[in-house]
Amino acid sequence: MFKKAIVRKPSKSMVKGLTTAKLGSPDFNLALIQHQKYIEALIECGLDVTILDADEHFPDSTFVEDTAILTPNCAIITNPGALSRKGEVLAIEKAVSGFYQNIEKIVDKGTVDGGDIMMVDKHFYIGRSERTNREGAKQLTEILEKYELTASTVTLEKMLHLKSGLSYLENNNLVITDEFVERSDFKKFNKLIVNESEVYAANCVWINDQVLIATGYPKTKQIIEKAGYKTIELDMSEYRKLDGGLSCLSLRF
Ligand code: CIR
Repeated sequence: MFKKAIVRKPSKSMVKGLTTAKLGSPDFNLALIQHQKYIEALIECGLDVTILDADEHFPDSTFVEDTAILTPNCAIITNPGALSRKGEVLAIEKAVSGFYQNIEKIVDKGTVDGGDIMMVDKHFYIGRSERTNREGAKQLTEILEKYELTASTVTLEKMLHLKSGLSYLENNNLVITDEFVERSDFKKFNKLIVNESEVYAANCVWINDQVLIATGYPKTKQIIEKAGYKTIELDMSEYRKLDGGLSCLSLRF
């Protein structure tokens, strides 16, 4: 059960954000509207939302998920893998310290992006990606173990982040696609497999038995609803242009 969320408004500089998507640059005004709708959906799911101001220095700073891992026992401030994103953590640490007493940090040479971390009850799957390196995964595992949480690593072959292709919906239900479908790491789950034509929709967000999904992916919507969840569709067109998905836009705890 989540009670709170932290989000950060997109900055005008988002048009210069990191991307591999080749979908053109985002329209800032439309992105703002989509962000507002996202916040409204979080509120509709019962969350108390802290909204941080935009920071023009950091084009990708609206993707707050990458800057922290919020567990029931501690908060871990990450050291993002992309150079241009490292400074984002300062404002996040400040915001998080209003809610957590136990704050830990990933430090150089370790890098971790929160998008690579999937929480399943007390276990954390850590994606080893271009953003999360071996040293980062090691530091994170040690921190989690200190707080009686467990971790295992999954090496990514092509996706940006672990949660680009996986979303845990509680009750053993795992939305899964592409390179992860056949992995033995996820054998024990009830897999809700996202069709190749809808890979982007595999990044969705469970909040207290409702699921936020991206607009425009009818097959995935149907699979998730068939599994018993109410869905809320959100247009993510402008964030998709920056490789960003629904989960990236908030920290939920
Ligand atoms: C980046 O490349 O870092 C941003 N443009 C997108 C980050 C997306 N975050 C996420 O999947 N957790």
